[in-house]
Amino acid sequence: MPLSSAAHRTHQVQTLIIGTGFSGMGMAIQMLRSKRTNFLIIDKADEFGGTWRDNTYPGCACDVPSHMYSFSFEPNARWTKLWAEQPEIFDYMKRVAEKHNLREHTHFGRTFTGAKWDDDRSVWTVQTAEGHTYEARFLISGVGALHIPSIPQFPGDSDFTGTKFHSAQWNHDVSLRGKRVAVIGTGASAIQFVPEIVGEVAELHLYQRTPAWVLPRKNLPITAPARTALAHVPFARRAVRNAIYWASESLAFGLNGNSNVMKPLEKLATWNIERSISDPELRRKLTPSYRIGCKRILGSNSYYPALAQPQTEVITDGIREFTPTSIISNDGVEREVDVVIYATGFHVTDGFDQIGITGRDGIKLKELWNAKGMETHLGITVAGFPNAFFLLGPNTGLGHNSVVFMIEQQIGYVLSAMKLLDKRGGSAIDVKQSAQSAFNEDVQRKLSTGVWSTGGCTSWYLDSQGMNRTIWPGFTWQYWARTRSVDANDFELIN
Ligand code: N01
Repeated sequence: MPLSSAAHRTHQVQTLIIGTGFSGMGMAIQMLRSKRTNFLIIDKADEFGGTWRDNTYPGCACDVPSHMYSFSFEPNARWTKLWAEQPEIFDYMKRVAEKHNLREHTHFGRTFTGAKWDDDRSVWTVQTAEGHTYEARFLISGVGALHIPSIPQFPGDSDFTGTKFHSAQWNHDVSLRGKRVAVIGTGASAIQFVPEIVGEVAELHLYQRTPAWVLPRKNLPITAPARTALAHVPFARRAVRNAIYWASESLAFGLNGNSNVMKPLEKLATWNIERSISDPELRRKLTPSYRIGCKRILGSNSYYPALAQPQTEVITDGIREFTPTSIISNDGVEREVDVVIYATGFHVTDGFDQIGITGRDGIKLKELWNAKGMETHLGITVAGFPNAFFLLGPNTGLGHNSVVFMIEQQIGYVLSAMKLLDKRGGSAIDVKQSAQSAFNEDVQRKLSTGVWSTGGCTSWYLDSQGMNRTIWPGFTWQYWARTRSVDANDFELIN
């Protein structure tokens, strides 16, 4: 079929899932298991994996232990390290996708740009940047929060003649060997790739706006006998997973405001600086002035040693401007560079600004969220947007445990909502504003005493109004308790 007519055909489907990361894949697999096979997945790229497909920077790995950072229904006895590295996670996701034949349900190269609810027909009409149209009764977003790179603008940066790229769009065609490299940002991504590149570059200029708290971490291998045991003894796999889960949960005590839990962690992180950095001035620069946990807690045994190398300079004066060949910091010092790597994170709380979703009576999600903040019910549904579900939506991210756990809870909740609709016989369900408001009041009240609010930092957890729209405040078992079934009273049925 010629491309133009393929592009203009409307694909009709019961359920459209956006994205092939853990959310989209997990949703699709559970739809198949529930015999709801009338669905399609669309993805902007050409392979499964989401963030684990996109982020290929050197040293990319997960900071949640491997045996917890995988689907509960697809354990992976092959993990070779305590914290899995990107190639292994990407392989795992592709393997799981093949096992469940997800490819035949997936349209790659389709960039979701918007969706509009038709009040009369109770369907979502979805558009892609490539010109495709889909009509679906249910719309499920699995786009995640960490996929649109945020690249700050600096005066003169468009005239820079060297190479520039974002850590999530690593340019593997450019060799860093012998180059003068500027890295902007010191979050989870930077602390992983800086130790990997420091040995090959001639100079590393690390532009740090705020230092991170970095705990010691050695990524030990999982030995072959241990892997064999995990492969053949399901009880061992469950025991390991449960042990990791509950150990991670204990951190939630501290994040939610118990400083007795966090103080020893700050001491440990301070020791991590002291054991590697002997220069008092550099130690001072690297020591955060806010409480640990306020930003995401990081772990590395190799980050500080990389900063102690003679070719590394940590610059804390801020960037004033770029020239075609250099960066000038606010103190007026000019440093010539060949390559600039932005490790500056993602559009998180403004990510949906780039997607136009229009709900009942023409209400626009972007305008609603810009005016009132990203309010949802349980992070999953939004009043006025019937039959639309957000996986890993607002206030369901975690600073202490595996988001795959949260995603699986949400998938179960979405399926329960569909069952409710089957039982009641309407065309759509829409969460009540009262349920949504009660949820948000509760979440924001709990967040107000947590370290994210009281710890003295700003972070990507907060929106432009300073409201935390990303983190689930509490234990994940509390989220489990709230989402294990759908309360029909929370929803309005549309006939
Ligand atoms: O991004 P970030 P990331 N001028 O937003 C700085 C997950 N993840 O890609 O702190 C100068 O954390 C900014 O400074 P400040 C994980 O959830 C997980 O590193 O805002 N600097 C900060 O230092 C993580 O939290 C893994 O003052 C600017 C950095 O850039 C999330 O992804 C690995 C700036 C951005 O840090 C994002 O991590 C990687 C500017 N204009 C990612 N703007 C693991 O599992 C921003 N910065 C291990």
